[in-house]
Amino acid sequence: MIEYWNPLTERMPTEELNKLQEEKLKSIVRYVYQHSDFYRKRFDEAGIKPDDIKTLADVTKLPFTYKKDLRDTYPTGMFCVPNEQLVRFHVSSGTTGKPTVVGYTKNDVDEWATSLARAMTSIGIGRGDIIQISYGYGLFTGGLGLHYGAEEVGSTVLPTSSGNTEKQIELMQDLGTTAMACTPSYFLFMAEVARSMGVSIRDDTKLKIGIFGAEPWSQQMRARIEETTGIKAYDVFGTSELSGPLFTECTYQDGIHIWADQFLVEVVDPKTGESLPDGERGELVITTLAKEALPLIRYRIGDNTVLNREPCGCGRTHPRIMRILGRVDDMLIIRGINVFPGQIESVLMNIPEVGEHFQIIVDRINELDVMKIQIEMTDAAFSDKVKDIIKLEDKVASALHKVLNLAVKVELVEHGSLPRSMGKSKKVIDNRKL
Ligand code: ADP
Ligand code: K
Ligand code: ZN
Repeated sequence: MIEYWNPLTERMPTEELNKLQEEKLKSIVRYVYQHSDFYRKRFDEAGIKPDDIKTLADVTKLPFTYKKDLRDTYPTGMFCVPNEQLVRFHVSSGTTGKPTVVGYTKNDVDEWATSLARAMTSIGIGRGDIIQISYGYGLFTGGLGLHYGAEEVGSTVLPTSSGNTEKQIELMQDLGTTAMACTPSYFLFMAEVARSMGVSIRDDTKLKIGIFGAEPWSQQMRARIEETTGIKAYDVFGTSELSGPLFTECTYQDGIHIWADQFLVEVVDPKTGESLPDGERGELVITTLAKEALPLIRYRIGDNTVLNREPCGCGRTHPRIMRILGRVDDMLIIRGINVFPGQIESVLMNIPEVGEHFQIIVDRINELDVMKIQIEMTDAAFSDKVKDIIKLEDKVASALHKVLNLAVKVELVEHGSLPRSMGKSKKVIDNRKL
């Protein structure tokens, strides 16, 4: 039986849901125009008045907002409430530059917990589950965000935060953790540490669900994780600007449901800003429909995805975004060919001898882009014979060549020599940018 947290909302007929979005869009546009000098100016410059937004389709008339706007108005210039109405700040990790500050009213924190309560219910987490939250707690939204969602559904939180990995594994065993929330990189590291302690996640723990995100990871990586540890691994998505982690896949594992009563999603051409039809890959744009402190209108998140409004097997009518390939600006251009790190991961994870850790290094040598991929072997495939090493390097290089249409240098490195990550991992070193 499929369970829902808010059954009426989650299964609301599409027409009704669209109507609800339309009403909420109109009111959020009026709200920001009234409460924020930033938005009033932005709308005036675009020649748009709140009354011009009459239907859902009119959303495309609204000007975009960008991470740059949050930086330019640092710290709270885009907020729509006075500071005394805020119950919390978070500060983004600043992966791509100067950090940005986000803020929440009590209502915002409650809506955030509701989004996650729906998401957690959709992957079978509830009362009786013990959820170990190994995302960082603190300024990063991952830890506290999931914490409130997990308490909302009545599960028991083990707030380990990240780090202290051996202790994490002991606690996982002693307290019977059933769900683990962390970055996929940290989970891989954790599994490795567990092995070195003689602990099998599959046989010696009660872990059955992973909530992995905050960074891109591939379908093939999921298959690896599920096969080697016996858990179900679900993708979770969010960004601090939208509150934090908010959305997950459901048990159908075919796209991440975006709660349409809270957020309006579009996918646009990253170059022209034109809306793309459903099913076409482009840049994710989100308008918040329920946030009070920091509503965002047509915010260009920068992530690369595909929108899917087909009905889902789970009965939820809310649209799905397909696995995020990375940020639009993560795309590497190597000798004129577009390459996403996620494509490389997909190829690598299809080769059983290749371990889960890898690094992409790009250089410019004699005016030519050169891409090198460093990989480790799995324990099972381990060999120190030069013949085997060269054979594997060639195998990987030719598999990559087939998919990327690009000659790549592959270098097998010693097991354990590539960096491990407890948070978001850095898989690409682009020396051309230095
Ligand atoms: P920062 O922008 O400083 O990294 P956030 O922690 O808010 O701050 O990061 C949000 C970003 O992380 C997203 O825009 C996206 O690029 C990435 N991200 C989060 N979850 C996922 C996921 N499940 N798959 C791919 N990328 C993700
Ligand atoms: K990031
Ligand atoms: Zn679904």
